[in-house]
Amino acid sequence: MTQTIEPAVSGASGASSAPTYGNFIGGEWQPSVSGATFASLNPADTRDVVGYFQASSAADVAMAVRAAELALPAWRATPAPRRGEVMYAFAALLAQHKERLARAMTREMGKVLSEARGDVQEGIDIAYLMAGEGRRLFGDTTPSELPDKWAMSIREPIGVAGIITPWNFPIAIPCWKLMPALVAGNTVVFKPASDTPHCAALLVELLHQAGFPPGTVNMVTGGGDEVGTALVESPDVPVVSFTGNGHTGRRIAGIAARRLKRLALELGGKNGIVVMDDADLDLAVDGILWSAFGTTGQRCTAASRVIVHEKVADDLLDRLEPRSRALRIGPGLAQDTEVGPLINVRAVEKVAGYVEEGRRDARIVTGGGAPSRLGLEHGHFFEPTIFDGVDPMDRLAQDEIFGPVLSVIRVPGYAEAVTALNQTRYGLSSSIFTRDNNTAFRAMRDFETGIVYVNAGTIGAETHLPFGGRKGSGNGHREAGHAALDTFTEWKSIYVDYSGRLQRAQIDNQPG
Ligand code: UN1
Repeated sequence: MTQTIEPAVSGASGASSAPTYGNFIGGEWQPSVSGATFASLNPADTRDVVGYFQASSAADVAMAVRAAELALPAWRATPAPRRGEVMYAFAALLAQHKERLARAMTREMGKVLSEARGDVQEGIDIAYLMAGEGRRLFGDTTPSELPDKWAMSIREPIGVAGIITPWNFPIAIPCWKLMPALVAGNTVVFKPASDTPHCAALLVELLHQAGFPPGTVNMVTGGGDEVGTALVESPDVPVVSFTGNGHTGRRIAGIAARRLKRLALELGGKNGIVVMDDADLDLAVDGILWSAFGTTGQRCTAASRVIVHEKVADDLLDRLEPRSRALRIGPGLAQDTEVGPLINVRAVEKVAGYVEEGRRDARIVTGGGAPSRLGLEHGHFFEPTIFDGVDPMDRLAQDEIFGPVLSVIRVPGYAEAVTALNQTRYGLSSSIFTRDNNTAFRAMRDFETGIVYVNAGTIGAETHLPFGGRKGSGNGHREAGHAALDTFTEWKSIYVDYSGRLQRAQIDNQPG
């Protein structure tokens, strides 16, 4: 079978002539060993084929890992400030191409255009932040306990990093992982989600243009079972970073544990917003709508629970219901759209399943099905849906649904709110709306999540602070901020003795 492999930047014209994209290995676009491909479809109108991508296998992963290994000695020997300069060039290119990438993103995964722009901006932000790390990458110098002896610690790259990313932030999350990995001197094999390979191809093309040398960044597209597993299993990939669902994360953790790999997992959440009886309710409604239905609820940080003081619960719902009902559902590229489609048909089935179950346990306030508006029948649309009277232990309030479904839980006071908020397997993001400073500070202390917001929703983390969660939301690592460097570096402690004699620590300097 012959294939024309497009350079990633020139493709993506129209549905009838959807281009085929290659893997990116050793600085070249190339077909997979088998030549098999899969299609990426526009979730707002599945008749629109974005492109065809390589359905790769373990053989392709092996080639990419080899290319990354070959590029490693020169890249790690490149001074970190110089690695940072390449990253500055990439950040500037990403900024220059922001609109084009945002439009491609909305077409491929559905989020509304303003949010797609935000997604690319998040990539730009982390690229600039990490480019600066090229001139920091701080270690410690510290006094030795012995005279005439020097002690310091430095960060070193680990080697070839395996990076496996989700479709919901198809530029931002790959950048969260690629930037710290690369500035620290690792080389990378990147496996993007199969729902967003076009965004990944555009990103990799810009990395190449910015001047990352051939082999430093390699991309292999294809299924998790074939490509993801091969990458995690590879003995030549000592560090893996994965964002996705908990089931896959646990499987990866099993393999990584057996092979003693460094592994950073980001596995979602069941994030709650607490609304106290002294809250600014209009502000709370704004925060709830944005957090629950922004990105159609498809964020790890999305709010899927509102835990409201019973004194203001009716008032809150009276304000929330009409605003939710009025949200404009449609294709993300249409100017007035506020809620785009879900990613694929499996997502619609999953959300619909939870809604059906929810109808038995709780009262549906609004939404609950596919919108009836004409023109949306070829997309994966679902209405913003609110349930009231949900028990904190109901499946609606426990499982990560990853769609526009919000459960309202009524509580008699702060103590019960904290219990309900923390009563989940997850611990990523949380928020509280209150006008009382004391309550706000108690929440900052009591909420068992990696991220806490006061008088704001649960979404909107900034790239220079650590991002990640407790409990089932991950395995203790953090992305973004300088904490991200901990995933991709090994510490090396160095002692230099310039006394000219043998000095024994813990012995020669002790009295007696
Ligand atoms: C995610 O959904 O995995 O805080 C990432 C936010 C965004 C990142 C979300 N800045 O919602």
